[in-house]
This record gives sequence, structure tokens and C-alpha cells, in this order.
Amino acid sequence: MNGAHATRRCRARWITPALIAAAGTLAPASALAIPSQTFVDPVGGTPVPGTPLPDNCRTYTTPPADICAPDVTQVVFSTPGDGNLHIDITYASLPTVFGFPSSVEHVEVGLYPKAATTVDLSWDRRVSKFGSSFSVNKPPTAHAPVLANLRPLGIKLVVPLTAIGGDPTVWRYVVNAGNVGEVVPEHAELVPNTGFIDLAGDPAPPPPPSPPPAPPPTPPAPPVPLEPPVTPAMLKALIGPLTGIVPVQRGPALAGQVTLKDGADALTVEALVRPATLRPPAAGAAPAPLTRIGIFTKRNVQAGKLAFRVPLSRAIRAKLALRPTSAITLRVTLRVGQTKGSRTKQVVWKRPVRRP
Ligand SMILES: [Ca+2]
Repeated sequence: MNGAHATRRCRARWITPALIAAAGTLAPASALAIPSQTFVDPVGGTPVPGTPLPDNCRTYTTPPADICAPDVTQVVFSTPGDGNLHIDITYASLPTVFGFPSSVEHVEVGLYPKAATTVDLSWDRRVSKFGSSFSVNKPPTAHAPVLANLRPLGIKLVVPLTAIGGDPTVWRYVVNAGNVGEVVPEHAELVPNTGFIDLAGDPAPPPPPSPPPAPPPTPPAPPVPLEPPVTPAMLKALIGPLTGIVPVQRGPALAGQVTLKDGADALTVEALVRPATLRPPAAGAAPAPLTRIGIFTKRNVQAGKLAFRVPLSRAIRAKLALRPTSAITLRVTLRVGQTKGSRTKQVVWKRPVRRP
């Protein structure tokens, strides 16, 4: 035993930002990851005369005494792939020795080569508190900082893999609970009680680098809305009511005005009559279709008002003039492509008043 207790007991729990930063810089991007491995240690206690010493206690000869160390119950090793070996140590109790409460900071982890067979002073390097902070000690090389996370009954040491050669499975480990100021193997509480801790390697090969995520499938282009097919009804609607055509017409042409709601390839205005209007029907003849007696055509018409004039030939007018009035159908047709839509309006053509 030495006098280290006096200085240890007064130190505050310290995890300085600088230390955290230093430890952070020692965490290289490492793909090495081994499964978490837990090693359980028996729960000890305090000596009871006449009974075997608890797990965490040891009989010293100078001076003769039974000394008990912090009682470790579990050590968990893990390498989660962050470039560090995590050693998480849990205690069942922190006995008070010589009037001083022991501390989780007194822990020490010894790393031995795989060839080691005896827990002795021949450790290759060890993790423990040196001065005011934890580090990996491998004399005579410089200490490598180790981040320590303390809790009331535990401590987690985050050891940079770079400080232990990169692969934590190449070592054999011994954990000393500390408090009596002696290095491995002299502490009262060792984990394991005999021999070493050997870490299993990663049973699975490292996963291949994941391929970059596939780009999301290109959404199909929205369908181009097709022009609805033009129907005769649509064209008829474009013509609108034929209110611009007066019902009584005179003279050499039938004239008027239509108002188109949209443009079209062409507009025609035909003047249609029953054949009987032009000549007497044959006896017993079936009703004949309308006969065209005049037509007006305009191409590429635009929306809006459009005046038309359907000329009537002199010969037609002569035939129409055989009676005072003649019924004429004006058929207004709008064409888009091959599609036509029509409206009709009945007008009366009056023959001119004869001069006396
Ligand atoms: Ca124990």
C-alpha cells in the first residue's frame, strides 16, 4: 500500500471539456465492430470472522489486515464501431477503507499479450488514471487520453483503438477494482478472479459498404391532357343563337350576322329551300331534301361577330319571285377539321314590290 489515498480522495469528479475534445479527436472512423461481451464477477461484501473472505477482499500481511476493494460485479466490453473500445464497469459497493471511501476512479485495466499465461506485472499497457485524467499508459510512450464517464456505482472507459493497436481482440484483459494503491495483480478485487478476459472477435465479416440509396423512381410524366375531340354539338354551341339574322330578308342576298364564341377553320352559311319552292313537285313524289340556293364561306374565322351575305342568283330570285314569300332555311355551319356543327334559322324572303 502507498499513500495515494490521501490525494485521490480529494479530487473532484472530472470530465473536462478539453478531455472530451481530446478523446473525440482520437476516435478515427473505424469500421471495426465486435459484439458487446459481458463478464460477470461474484458479489462480495465485507469480511465476517470465521467465514471465507468476500470476493472483493484480500488478506494483507503488512500490516496484517483484510482489505476490501470496490466490488466489481460486471464488466462489459464493446466496440460499437466508433473507433473506441468501451469498457463499462459496474460495482456492487464501494467500501470505505482506512476511513476513506473508495472510488470508481481507482479502476485499472491491464492489457496483456495473447501469449501471457499469468496475471503479473508484465502487462503491455494499462488504462488507469494518471494525474488528473484517464489514459492508456505504455511506458515510455506518451499517454493516450481516455474518456471516462462516471456514475455512482460504475465507470465507462472509452479507449481509442489507435492507443491499443487497432484491434481489441489481440489482448487479454484484467480489471482491477483499485483502492489499495497497488498495480495488477496485487489489488484486492480482480476480474476475472483467475486468468484473463479474452474477447471474441467479430464473428461476421464486416458488412460491405452499403450501396448508395437508389434514387427515387422518376415519377411518370403527367399525362398530357388531350384536346377533347371536337363534336358537332360543341361547334353548334360555338355558333350560339342566330339572333343576328333578321327573319325577313329582301334583295339579292340573304344577310345577317353571327356571333362566334371561338374560332374555327371555316364558317359557311347556306341558303336552303325545299325543291317545291323552286318548282312544282311531281305528282306523288316523296318529300325532297332541301336544296341549296346560295352559300357564304369564310375560312379561319375568329371568335366574335361575323357578318355574312349569301348571294342569291338572278335565276334563283326569279324562281323565288313566283310567290310573294319563300321560306328559306339558313344553315350556319362551323367546321374544325372534318367536324361540323350547325344551327339553322328559318327566314322568309319577300319578293320585291313591283313598281306600278
Ligand atoms: Ca466482485
